[in-house]
Amino acid sequence: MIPAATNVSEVRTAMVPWREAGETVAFVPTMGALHRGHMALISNAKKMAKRVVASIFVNPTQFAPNEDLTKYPRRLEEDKKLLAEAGCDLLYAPSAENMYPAGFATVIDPGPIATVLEGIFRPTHFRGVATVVVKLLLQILPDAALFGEKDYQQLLVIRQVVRDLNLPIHIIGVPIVRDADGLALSSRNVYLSPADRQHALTLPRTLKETAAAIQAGRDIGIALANGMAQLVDAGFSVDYLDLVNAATLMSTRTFDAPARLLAAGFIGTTRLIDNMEVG
Ligand code: PAJ
Repeated sequence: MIPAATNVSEVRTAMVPWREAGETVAFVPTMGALHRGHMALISNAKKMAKRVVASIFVNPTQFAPNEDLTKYPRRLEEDKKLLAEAGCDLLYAPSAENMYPAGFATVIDPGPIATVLEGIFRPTHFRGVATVVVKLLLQILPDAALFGEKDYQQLLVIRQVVRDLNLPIHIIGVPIVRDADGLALSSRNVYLSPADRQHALTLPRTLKETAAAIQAGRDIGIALANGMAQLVDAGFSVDYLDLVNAATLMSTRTFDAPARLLAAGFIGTTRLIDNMEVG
């Protein structure tokens, strides 16, 4: 069984012997319902530090009132087994009351990087993410923390906040893990019926084809319009499909700096996001 801490003093106490022995610590924050994408973060963490801490906390402040907070999958017992098997040293699973006690008021606002793309459709989302991640980082004080490129904008938001607040923590991005059929692994994929899942496969396929068209020198506006049409044909209600500068996330119609395609949309009531490098 994996040792588990449920509040900040427990997690800090559990880490005292590691600190005294001068051991390095890598941290993987999650909302649980763990899958191979999360496990890739854990295995990368194990390669880079002596000790690995994972957190599981379904953070209420990053969900809007109309979103899936109450039905978000929770599988703590299975998650604990997966973490133990992967050689994770400590699980931190605080309660909402511990993270946000009565009177909690401080909010981290990451600025412009949080207002584009996801920020347009989920205007309070990254404030919630940034606030909880800064809290977790300060509670645990790891040497490094790992985040998936699956949530590419989130990764850039975290880099921004860590840089701005001088947190002495290396932020490591880990490539997207996909199922054999191409769909990016996500805890939310369990919401998809088998038919929805077939339609959902159009998302990675469209990103791949659009990236290939752009790389082949096709007009970027036309490539994006074709991609959008393909998603709509498959039943997606598309929030966005855009080519952006990979560092600033600003929309671009030229392909001279490192660029990335980012997309989000609904299949039925399930919202999916995905992205791909345009190399
Ligand atoms: P969650 O969605 O559980 O994801 C936890 C971490 O796993 C994130 O860094 C995410 O990018 C990564 N991840 C998820 N699916 C992945 C995949 N298919 N391939 C690679 N990495 C993947 O992201 C969150 O939780 C929360 O916003 C959190 C950062 C924990 C703050 O509450």
